[in-house]
Amino acid sequence: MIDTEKLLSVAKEAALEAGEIQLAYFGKKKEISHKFNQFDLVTNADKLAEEKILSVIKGHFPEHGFLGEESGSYKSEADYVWVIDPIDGTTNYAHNFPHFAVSIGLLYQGRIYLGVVFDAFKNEMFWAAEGAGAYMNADNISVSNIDSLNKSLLATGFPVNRDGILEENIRYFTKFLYEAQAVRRPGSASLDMCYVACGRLDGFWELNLAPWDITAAACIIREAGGEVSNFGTDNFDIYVKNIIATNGLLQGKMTEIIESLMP
Ligand code: 2AM
Ligand code: CA
Repeated sequence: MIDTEKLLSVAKEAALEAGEIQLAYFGKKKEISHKFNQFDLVTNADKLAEEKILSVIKGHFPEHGFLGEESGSYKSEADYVWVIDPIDGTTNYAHNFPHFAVSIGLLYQGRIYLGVVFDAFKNEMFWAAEGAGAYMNADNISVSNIDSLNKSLLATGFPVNRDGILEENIRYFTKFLYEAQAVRRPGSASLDMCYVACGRLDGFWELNLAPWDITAAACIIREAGGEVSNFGTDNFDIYVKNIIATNGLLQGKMTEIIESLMP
């Protein structure tokens, strides 16, 4: 029997603790290092926040597995696997641009079961569990009812590894600039997807994402009445790097445009 309430309360506790670490270092000088190229940043706060999340969850659920951006995979065969990004939007964070989040998703036997995305700066906790609805703090949230692109506010993000993918996304970006009311690129995939879930945005697409960027928010969007899929298919797999996430009403139209421009 899955104890959804306990899982959610532990996920929220871990997100709150990680958020405290983010805020403790926010606006201060950080140790910034690079991962695979000069655009792929990691700060000391990313590492400390992930360690904190792992220790909170392991304290309650020692048998669970993890997939974390900073620490990799652990017990990946477990029934429950937590998919964690301690700071989603690290480039924003490193520049003191206040749009970043903690993202904590949970897979149960490979299925997306629960998600918590916490914006500590704005004190907005987005959360959902399969069949339980989607929430921001104590309020139920749902996607917008915008059904035409020319009335929509869309968002995307641009990848840090730029070879080819940057040009591909510029093509989509240019097309949606013409088709939508406006397009934003806020810089935190999980938070941008939660903005779709609560109706602040109507659609989102991005290439080259990782499971920790999208697992939690995919659960939240689905529970808020929206849809997520990968390019060129109706399916959604967290290990496929691209994503289209919308209020549902724009899923078909955005998919059609992206498919018509895919390489
Ligand atoms: P991050 O801040 O955790 O790295 C920006 O458009 C989005 O892309 C952010 O959600 C960012 O997450 C993500 N991102 C940046 N570099 C990435 C990488 N190398 N792999 C996967 N996602 C990445
Ligand atoms: Ca990150």
